[in-house]
Order: sequence, then C-alpha cells, then structure tokens
Amino acid sequence: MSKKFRSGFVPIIGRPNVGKSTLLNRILGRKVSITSPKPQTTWTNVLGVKTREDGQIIFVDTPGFHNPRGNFNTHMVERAKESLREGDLILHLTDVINPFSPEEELVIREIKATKVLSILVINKIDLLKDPSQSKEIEKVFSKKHNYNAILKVSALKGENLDQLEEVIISLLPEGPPLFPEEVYTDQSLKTLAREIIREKVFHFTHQEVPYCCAVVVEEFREDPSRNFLYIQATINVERESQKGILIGKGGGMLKKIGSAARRELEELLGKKIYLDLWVKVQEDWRERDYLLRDFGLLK
Ligand SMILES: Nc1nc2c(ncn2[C@@H]2O[C@H](COP(=O)(O)OP(=O)(O)OP(=O)(O)O)[C@@H](O)[C@H]2O)c(=O)[nH]1
Ligand SMILES: [Mg+2]
Repeated sequence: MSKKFRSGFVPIIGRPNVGKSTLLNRILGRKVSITSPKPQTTWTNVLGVKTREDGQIIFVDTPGFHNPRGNFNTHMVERAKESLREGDLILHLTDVINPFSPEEELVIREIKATKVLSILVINKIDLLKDPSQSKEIEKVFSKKHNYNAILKVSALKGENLDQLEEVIISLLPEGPPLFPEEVYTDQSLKTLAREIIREKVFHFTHQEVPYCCAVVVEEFREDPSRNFLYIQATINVERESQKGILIGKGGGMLKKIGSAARRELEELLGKKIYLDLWVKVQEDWRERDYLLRDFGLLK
C-alpha cells in the first residue's frame, strides 16, 4: 500500500545567527534566503518549499528571535511569532556555540504557547571536537520542553539533513500539496535581487551600518531579446554619515557592493545584469512604519 501524502507549514525559529537561513538553503539545494556571520541578517519571513514523492514541506525562514529594542526589530520578532501561529510543526534551531543564551528561553516560551508539535535541531555540530558534547545540550533542552524529536545537524556541511527531512515528513499531517511541484519559494526575483544586495551590504559594512540599510529595487526590467536585466536599486540609510560610508572613497564601497551583488545575481538568474545602485538618506526609517511599508518590510 502506498503511503499517504503529507504536507504542512514548518517555521524555522531560533535566536539570531544559529543558521536558520543556511539550513533552508541547504535543504532546498538553492539560495532562497540570504546568510551572513552577523546576527539579524534575515528581516522578513521567507518561504521555501520542498516537494517530495511522499510530501511537501513548506518551510518559513524567520528573523532571529530576540528581545527587540526599537520599532523595526519589534516588527521583525512579530513576524517570527506570526509564523509560529500558522505552523503545523516548529523547527527550533539552536547551535553548539551558545546554546544556553537567555534568548533561547524566549523561543521556548513562544513554542509552548502555540501547543504545536516541535523538533529541536542542534546545528553546527561540525564545530564540536567531541560529538558527545552535544549530549549536555540535549539533556538541558529536553528538560525545558517536550520536543517530539531532537536532532543534531550541520547545515553548512549538510550532515544529518536527510534524517531531519524524514522526521519532519513523519510529523506532518496528511494532506495534499499546497504549492505546485515546481514552486520553491513565494519570493519574486525582484525581492531576491533586493536581498542579495542587502547580503553584500552585510558583507562589506560593519557595526551599525548594515542594520541601517534598507534596499529598495526601483526598476527591474528585462530585455528578453538580449537576455539582459536592468536593475536599479536604492540603499536607504538613516544618516548622512552612513551615506558617506556606503559610497566610500571615490565611490569604492558602492562599487564593491554593486559588483558582488551583480555577479551573484547573474549566476542565480543566468542572465547578464546591469545593476545601478544609489544611496539616499531617509532619516530614522527604522522608526517609521510608512517607510517600512514603502520599503516592503512591513505589510
Ligand atoms: N560551522 C558552521 N557554521 C554554520 C552552520 N550553519 C550556519 N553557519 C554559519 O552561521 C552564520 C549564520 O548563518 P545564518 O544562516 O545567516 O543564520 P540565521 O539563523 O539565519 O541568522 P539570522 O537571520 O540573523 O537570524 C553564517 O556565517 C553561517 O555560515 C553550520 O552548520 N556550521
Ligand atoms: Mg537568517
């Protein structure tokens, strides 16, 4: 007898920087969500759909869970909470670097409040010299919450991810696919372009600067006859001083960001791209909801 098809929403939740976006990309085998060594890289929920013979997992990558200060961060954490309420199964991602941080308590409190099934995923096991070190993490977490499963993985190296997929499928409800087989995200190419530019801003700038850069793609025009894409984007910063840093000496910084983003987008989209980047000051945009809406960071 053939097995029944299973499907459902699976939010990936965890404190900043534990590897949520890396995990999603690795499972899907393509980049849908940007990553960086800096915390709070993901700003909005990103859907990633994995369709298999026996089921469809609709992952929701979320902004890192933290105690928010300020308007924009409050919205970010709210998006993560929303995804939990809509989930059929929660992946709580932690890592071996800082598993006992107070932010974990915030995550566990939210998971408990939903009463939804949950899996604890301990990531970055490639960093452990002695694999038994993760036993202590397992012990502590299993006392805090009654997880339906606990798994150790390396999202970066792809370790144990097949097993994780099997466990996820087994815990999803029976149901039909919710997306056509060929769909792997709900994100438009225009939004992907915005995110890749933002990733390069995270890569090349430091301290508070990457957190003050809202990228808006103003034009996204295809020329099918020449297999060519014209993208014009603005990086909105909060202060004149940040504008100076982003443009850099002789425009050097903006050039670095632009060419790294263009190269990656050309690879991802398989097209030649002309990327036209601008920088603009929008004072305190993080505090103003109307600007967050304009920038596509708030519904
Ligand atoms: N060594 C190691 N590093 C990892 C692993 N998974 C992710 N990383 C690294 O951890 C850092 C953070 O990864 P992200 O995927 O951006 O983390 P995130 O949880 O999405 O972070 P936020 O979006 O900021 O909440 C990056 O430098 C990744 O390369 C892993 O399994 N092993
Ligand atoms: Mg992320």
